[in-house]
Amino acid sequence: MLSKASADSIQRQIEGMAAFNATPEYGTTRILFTKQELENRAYVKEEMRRLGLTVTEDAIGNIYATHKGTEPELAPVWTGSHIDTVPNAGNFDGMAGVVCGLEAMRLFNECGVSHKRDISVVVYTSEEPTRFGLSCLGSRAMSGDMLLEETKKIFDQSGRTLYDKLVELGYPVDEKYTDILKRPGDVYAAVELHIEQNNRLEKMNLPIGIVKKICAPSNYVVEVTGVQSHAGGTDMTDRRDAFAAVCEMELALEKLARECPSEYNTATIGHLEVLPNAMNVIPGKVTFTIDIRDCNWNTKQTLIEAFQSDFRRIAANRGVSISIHEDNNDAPLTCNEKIISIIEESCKNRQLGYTKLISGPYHDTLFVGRFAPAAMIFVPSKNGISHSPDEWTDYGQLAQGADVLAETLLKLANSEKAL
Ligand code: HGY
Ligand code: MN
Ligand code: MN
Repeated sequence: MLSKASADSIQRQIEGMAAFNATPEYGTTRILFTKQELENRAYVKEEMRRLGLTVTEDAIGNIYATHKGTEPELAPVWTGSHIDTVPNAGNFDGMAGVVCGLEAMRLFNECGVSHKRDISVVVYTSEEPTRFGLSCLGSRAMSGDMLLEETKKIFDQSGRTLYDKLVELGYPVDEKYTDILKRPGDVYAAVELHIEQNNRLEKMNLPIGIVKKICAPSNYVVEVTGVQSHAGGTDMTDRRDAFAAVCEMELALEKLARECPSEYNTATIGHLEVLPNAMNVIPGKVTFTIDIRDCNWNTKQTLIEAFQSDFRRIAANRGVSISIHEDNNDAPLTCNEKIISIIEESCKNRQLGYTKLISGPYHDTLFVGRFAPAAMIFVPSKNGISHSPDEWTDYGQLAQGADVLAETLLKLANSEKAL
């Protein structure tokens, strides 16, 4: 039997990572391949080596820290998450999964347990879309959803491509990019621990969530162009106001999302640029983003078709032009039932209450699940808040999650059953 995870050890690691922060004045900001993120990578790899793990990194910067099994020829078991953040974030989104994965390895060492399969803690490169506008870069590359050529077509705000940045940092992109790809059978099972980023567990006063489905994102950039003109000199009946058109589009999108029959879906316009953005000028152009989530592919496609049709109708009625660019339209994931049962059993063994739920946020597991049986363990988020400096999970709650994770990983690493 494993000993219990240490809340103190987890706190030390979470706070250790929080030190690598570009905005200590407000929340935590750690963006892919910036000084802070690179320093955090070095810190994590040092902690992994301190645990006696074998540390490797692939051509897009995914980090693999492996606790060796007795039968390394068997396909490994994975856990892990991400260490990059959105701007002015908290300290738990992603980091909780990496730290609890390392805590599980520490428990294996402390208890001297052996296991057949290798167990790896993976730090996935850039789960957040913050720098290059596309999410889950590392796990997309693993699943074949982002080929080498595509790394030359995504740009950061300074106009640098991901490819250029990888080359500048010395990653063997041209020589080794194809080695990143994983195929079915390469990984036996993958279990990611993550904060819930919603308030259901807190409301139900439950310490564990077991994820049954993961919603997938579909992201768009929309440009609406009207006629820039004088705010005082242009009659209300004679305007082609780009911003007024966008407001009508937002209400149409919100209505579609609220009426969508899916088990769980969302639609958000989160970023807008209004031109010329001046008090006494009618906006001539608005560029905005759309972030759609759904746990069901078909209802998501229906909503996408409907919003595009509504937007074009609104644009025509208002005499403005519109362009809609799709960045990504990803498929949702149904988690592996056998792994879910193992997680359930571990909760029961430890008298930990749990519920099965759908994840509105996407995670790297969404892409890992394309080549490996996968599932996720959630721990509560205080007030359901995330992507905010107010994001919080008690270290005792993380330790309970780590206990369930460690037991689940061990069972999987000693199993030879088909999942
Ligand atoms: O936006 C998301 O779902 C994730 O937190 N990046
Ligand atoms: Mn996030
Ligand atoms: Mn996350």
